[in-house]
Amino acid sequence: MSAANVTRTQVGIVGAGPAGLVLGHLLHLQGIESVVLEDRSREYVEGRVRAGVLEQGTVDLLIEMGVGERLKREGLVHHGVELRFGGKGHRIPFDELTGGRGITIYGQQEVVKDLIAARLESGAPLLFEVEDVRPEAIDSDSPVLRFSHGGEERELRCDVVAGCDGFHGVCRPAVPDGALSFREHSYPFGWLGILAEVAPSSEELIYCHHDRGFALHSMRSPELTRLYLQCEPDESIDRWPDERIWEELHTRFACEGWSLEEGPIVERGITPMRSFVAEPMQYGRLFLAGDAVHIVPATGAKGLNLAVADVRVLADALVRWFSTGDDTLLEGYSEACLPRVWKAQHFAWWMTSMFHRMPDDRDGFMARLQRAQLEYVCSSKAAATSLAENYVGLAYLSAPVDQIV
Ligand code: FAS
Ligand code: PHB
Repeated sequence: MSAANVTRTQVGIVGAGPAGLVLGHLLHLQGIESVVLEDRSREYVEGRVRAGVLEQGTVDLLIEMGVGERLKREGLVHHGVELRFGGKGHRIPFDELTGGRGITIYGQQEVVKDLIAARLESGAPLLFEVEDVRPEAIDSDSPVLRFSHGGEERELRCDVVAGCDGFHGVCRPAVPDGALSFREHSYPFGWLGILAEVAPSSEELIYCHHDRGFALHSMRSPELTRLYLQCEPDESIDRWPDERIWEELHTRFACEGWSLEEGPIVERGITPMRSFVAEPMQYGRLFLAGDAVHIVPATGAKGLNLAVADVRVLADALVRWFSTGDDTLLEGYSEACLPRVWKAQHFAWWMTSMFHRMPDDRDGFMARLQRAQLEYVCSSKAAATSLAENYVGLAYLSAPVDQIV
């Protein structure tokens, strides 16, 4: 391999999703070098429709990092959410219940576009369409990322590798068997999601419980509505022509004095629902973040926010290590992140269990329980506050257990 193809950096980052790009920019702002390797094209990652809910903490960090201008202009700030069941809506006022906190609706792909623009403007390396990335020597002081780019074999020597390559990436599997433990729970249903070119039918999100299954009304802008339907886990999108999608949405959202506006469907996809956590979130000089190490069902709107929170902790630890040689924070990375990850896992599992029709619920026992739980959440300030503070992002996620705040 020619010397030109052997390069060096401090942090080799695999994956240009929210985790990899936020990490790269946080390190850049602190003068730490990194190289981001992404196997898809720029167009693909900027066009990929995923999450849309940003917690207050995520918004604050993106603005602090200097990539929040468009987010501030175009993001839709919400101070509440509607829980709909039995054909009636019940609003949960986040601001009243959490001391003024809220969420911002801003598409994940918009966050990714803003971060890529900042990366390219900073001049820091970001390689798209790399192939065959292989993390090696991750348990040594000089890990290596081998890959090919533009038909050339390349070698990137690093001090640290950050595995931000999502659930189906190569970094987590690079850890030797037995070094990580895996805990997972899969749900007997999936989500059929669509993006429709029509104004949202309500100001805020609607989480809907219905005998035929869950439905979610969300949005991306004043012209774009994002809608989800609970479907079979192995559902084929071909079995869902537009008419059937709209008919099912109308049925599940039915509510007196309210109607769902239809419009051209411009994107559709089916997402499986699973909960997954790998522990620890590090091995040697490899540090895993985001979907590469934990997956939450989307009902809690936590995926993107967890990824950003992970790399915020990792960036602080790396800055400390590179600037002082002190690896305490780096050694404690997993310990610092996992309590937050499991709290988000619990919240996402709780929301999922409360809103989805359980296929094996033959006598409707679970449906009755869910109904009772929803009525409790919408009639108890304590229960509503619990949902609200989890949803906007637990500010005191790492507060000591016995310190009730
Ligand atoms: P990402 O998956 O976003 O990024 C990983 C990056 O690594 C990708 O760009 C990938 O192309 C790249 N990569 C993978 N393998 C590689 C390799 N070998 N070499 C180089 N690069 C590689 N959350 C919600 O809250 N709401 C939603 O509606 C929602 N919808 C989702 C739909 C889908 C289909 C998925 C998968 C997730 C969804 N999520 C949703 C969760 C989502 O938001 C994730 O939590 C978030 O993308 C996590 O960010 P990252 O950890 O950066 O991983
Ligand atoms: C979305 O807008 O894509 C969205 C919102 C809330 C969720 C999941 C997805 O729980």
